[in-house]
Amino acid sequence: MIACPYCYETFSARQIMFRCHGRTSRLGKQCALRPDPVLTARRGARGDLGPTFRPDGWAGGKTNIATCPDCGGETTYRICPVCHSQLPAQFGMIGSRMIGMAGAKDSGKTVYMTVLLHELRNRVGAQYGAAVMGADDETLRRYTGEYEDELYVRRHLFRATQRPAQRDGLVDPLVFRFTANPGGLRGGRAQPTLMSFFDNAGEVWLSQADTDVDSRYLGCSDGILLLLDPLQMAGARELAAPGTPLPGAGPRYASPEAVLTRVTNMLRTRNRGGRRKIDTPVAVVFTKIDALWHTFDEGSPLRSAPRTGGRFDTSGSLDVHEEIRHLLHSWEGSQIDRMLQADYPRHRFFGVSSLGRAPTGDNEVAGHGIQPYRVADPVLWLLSEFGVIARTRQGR
Ligand SMILES: Nc1nc2c(ncn2[C@@H]2O[C@H](COP(=O)(O)OP(=O)(O)OP(=O)(O)O)[C@@H](O)[C@H]2O)c(=O)[nH]1
Ligand SMILES: [Mg+2]
Ligand SMILES: [Zn+2]
Ligand SMILES: [Zn+2]
Repeated sequence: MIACPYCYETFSARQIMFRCHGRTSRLGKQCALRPDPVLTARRGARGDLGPTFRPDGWAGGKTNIATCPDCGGETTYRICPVCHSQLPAQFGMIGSRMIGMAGAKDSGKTVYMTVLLHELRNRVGAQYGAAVMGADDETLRRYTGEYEDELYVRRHLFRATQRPAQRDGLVDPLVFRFTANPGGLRGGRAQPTLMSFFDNAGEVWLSQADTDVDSRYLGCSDGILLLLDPLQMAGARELAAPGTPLPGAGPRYASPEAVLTRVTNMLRTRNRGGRRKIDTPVAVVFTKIDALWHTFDEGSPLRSAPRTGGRFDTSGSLDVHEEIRHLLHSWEGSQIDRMLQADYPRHRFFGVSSLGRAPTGDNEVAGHGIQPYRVADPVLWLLSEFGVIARTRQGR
């Protein structure tokens, strides 16, 4: 079974469907273009499109090309049988990994995703000899127009992400193609991997019912980025550097423990047996570390830059993991550690700062611009868990 990077529903390769190009065929026929009600219901209006069809036999998964039964024209548009989104080139033939993000309102999800992808496409990508490209035109247009330019050019932070009203609460994910450098790969071949990022509205974590519906994509994610804001934890909040804008608190905000509890309940319910541990790797990412730097010891791994050598640095990452476990006591979050130990055999702590410093009082990027700290570590760890990038052995 494979999962659609847009709707996260699963199906087998032979169920993949096609959409007619809608151009005049060799037979001189042309299919009419009209809105696709399935696509509209799932992802909102997408304009006029050619008709969809199932190819003969079970060619769907095996071929990139099919003949439209109505006009006889050949088409290369492969679509998801559930949501009718056009699938990225090579989908089903290359690895595809869904990375779902979860985190309370204001925890920094949208800023993190924007900076992470910028880093992967630039500095970190260069270190790993990796290329990261939008897997479809819409991803690239949306990422650049709505996210990257907003933060890097206009220097504005984001308004709270909204839940889409009609479409079953599912936001459109951004889908990227990650191609690691051949030398850094286990098999030695540059196999691209599709990465699908879901940035949901944090308010869904306020109730278990909303979580179950709006975050069901986490159930079919191959890896989870769980963003926790230390400034939403009582112990750390009072340590924050003076002048740091503090996230909201109160009933409109779910505490990090509450978010983790709801994610766990949702994943356990999907885990049929219910009692088994959750085997999805979970990167537990503490955001806005810049607000707490002044409280860390001189030699803290959270003050040093990650080692880069084209491989994921296992020891350095474990040092950060232990440091955060330690810090959780003073942040009044040791329960988080216990909850993870109980249910998630594959979890790892990370500390990041997307901006590198607090934003200004009116929530704009401050003077020196964006200086991210360790933002790529969590995703590089997930990619190393998937076997997409190599990692150093423990103890170096
Ligand atoms: N100090 C500091 N503050 C940050 C950082 N990243 C985000 N923030 C602050 O956190 C606020 C919320 O960030 P968002 O990324 O919009 O939060 P979100 O999790 O997407 O929130 P919702 O969309 O409402 O769920 C920002 O407006 C900033 O004020 C960071 O790296 N350091
Ligand atoms: Mg957001
Ligand atoms: Zn046709
Ligand atoms: Zn789909």
